[in-house]
Amino acid sequence: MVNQDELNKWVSAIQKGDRIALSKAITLIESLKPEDRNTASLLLKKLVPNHSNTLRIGITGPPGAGKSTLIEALGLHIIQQGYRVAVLSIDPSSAITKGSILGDKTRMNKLSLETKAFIRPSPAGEHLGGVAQRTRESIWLCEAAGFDFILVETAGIGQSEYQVSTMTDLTILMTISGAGDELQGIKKGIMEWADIIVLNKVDDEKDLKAIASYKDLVVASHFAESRITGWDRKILKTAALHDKGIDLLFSEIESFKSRFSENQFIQSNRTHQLISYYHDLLKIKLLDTLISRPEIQKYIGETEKNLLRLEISPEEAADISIRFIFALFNNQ
Ligand SMILES: Nc1nc2c(ncn2[C@@H]2O[C@H](COP(=O)(O)OP(=O)(O)OP(=O)(O)O)[C@@H](O)[C@H]2O)c(=O)[nH]1
Ligand SMILES: [Mg+2]
Repeated sequence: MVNQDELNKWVSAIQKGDRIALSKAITLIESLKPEDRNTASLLLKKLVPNHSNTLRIGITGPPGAGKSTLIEALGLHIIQQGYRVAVLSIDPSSAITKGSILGDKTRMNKLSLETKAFIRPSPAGEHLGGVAQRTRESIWLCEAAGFDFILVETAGIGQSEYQVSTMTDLTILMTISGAGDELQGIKKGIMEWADIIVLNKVDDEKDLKAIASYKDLVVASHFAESRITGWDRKILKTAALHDKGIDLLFSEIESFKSRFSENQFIQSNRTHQLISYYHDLLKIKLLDTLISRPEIQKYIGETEKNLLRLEISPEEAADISIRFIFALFNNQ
């Protein structure tokens, strides 16, 4: 536990953009120790986010599509324009060791040398959607430290990666020629929350496979409405490894930013995200708190047996369990 004085010093170091202080703060908010949770919430309270001029960008797509490579190229481009950029890269983590299995996957060598960049890999943990449990809070901390663009790279392992779009302003879906097959079945669902689609590894504009994939994406995109009124989903070609198409990508990002800051979409979307995060947390915590009570655990165990004996349906089982929980509280 840190004292008030230390906490204030820490807060002001973060606000001055001190990357070591920021890194320590992210480690703190990721910690599951109860005493750390307390300090983390004090720290977050002092750094309440009110950063209307930042842009939070989620970058998702199948493994190996070139997300990290693109982030390095885009990050360098952003710095050249005079901005500061933070990268939160979520590693798939092993459920057994709880550690990150691809610890060295964030190979953003050039970007990591830049003083205007901050790169932070985090293990995904058990959270669904390829985004770490505390990614939201990490984004706020980066903003408090004065970073203008926050890029979140998702783990690239599941279909529920649209989750990243619940915590960012703009979502970029990356794909490559040939990845279409596995995306086919879920294309429409994926398209709906992607604001920009990037077909990467188009090293040669004349490559027939790339031309065909690009056309497929354009057609598929027509069948999925954009989630934002007034935004036509952009489909771009890049060769991130060769720095091709990055300037165009950044100009689309900038046009998104200026347009939707002006009409307040970014602000109202963030408010909406905050409220649904509260609802999600409420549900999870409520359930955890209730289920951890021994008398409720015992009741659930007995109800499971009745269920297995086919005496009740799963729905009845859920309903009577809820009645039991209410009765328990009414009698207290
Ligand atoms: N030819 C070519 N290769 C590329 C391009 N962009 C990335 N690559 C290569 O593709 C491989 C995977 O790139 P990453 O950036 O690590 O891909 P990723 O999507 O971050 O992968 P995960 O994080 O593991 O999901 C690397 O060997 C890159 O050098 C490109 O534009 N052209
Ligand atoms: Mg990567």
